[in-house]
Amino acid sequence: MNFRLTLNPSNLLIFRATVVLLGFGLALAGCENTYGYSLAGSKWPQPGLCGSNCLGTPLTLTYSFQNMFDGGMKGPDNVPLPASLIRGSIEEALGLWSSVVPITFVEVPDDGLSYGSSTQYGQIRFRHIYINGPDPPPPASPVAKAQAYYPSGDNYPGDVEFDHSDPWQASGTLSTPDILGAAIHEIGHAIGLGHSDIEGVNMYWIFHRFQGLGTAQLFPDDIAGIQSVYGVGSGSVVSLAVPEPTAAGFLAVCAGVWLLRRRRPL
Ligand SMILES: [Ca+2]
Ligand SMILES: [Ca+2]
Ligand SMILES: [Zn+2]
Repeated sequence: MNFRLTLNPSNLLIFRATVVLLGFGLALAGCENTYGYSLAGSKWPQPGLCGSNCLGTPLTLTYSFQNMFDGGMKGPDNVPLPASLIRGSIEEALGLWSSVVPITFVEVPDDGLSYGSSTQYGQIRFRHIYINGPDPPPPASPVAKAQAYYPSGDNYPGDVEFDHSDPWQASGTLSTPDILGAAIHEIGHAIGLGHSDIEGVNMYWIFHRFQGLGTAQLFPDDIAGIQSVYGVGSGSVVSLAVPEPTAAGFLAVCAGVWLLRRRRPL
């Protein structure tokens, strides 16, 4: 059978419109967002030449520790976690986010007081509090280990809270997480991310567990999410902690002492 498609001018117009719409639909399908991240809907202002929201422009956020090193964060054995583990975890978490967006986190002193009487604290303030008490033991899912406030405004916004009713440890498990994984997740909220649909990434509602300092990473979904808020770039972490003496520094001191001894008249 010989089939011929004939279109009168008005049908031709509809046909063309259909083809255009079909093409547009296919293009959309081709560009479909395969990420699972969501946004908080608020962000820290990013002022620049373009105005108050210039993606890619460097910005600085201050952070402080309200009570994190007072022994209130404990391990499963009820022994307080070392301050070095707590500080190291939080600074590693800040460092990961600042490696993909142009945010520099600068530590400022914290007077440790509650809002109302406190006069000295950072924009992102870390503390441990009672959130919901101890979560039920496995195999139950975690309920609340930590929480954070989305950006915007002063005081509570941007703050990160860990539940001191739950045990914490360096190498995380589902029931006894690491501060590192929790900090990455909560800082993500504090700078403007919601939860991701993708299991296993840092912004999934059950945050990723890592196995100690130096083992953490951001996943492509976390990076795409935060870069959609602040643009691509990198910042740094400026800590108030006194750096440990390095091996090179120690050797330099030894060499200096040796030289002095050599010069001393016998
Ligand atoms: Ca809890
Ligand atoms: Ca705050
Ligand atoms: Zn969350």
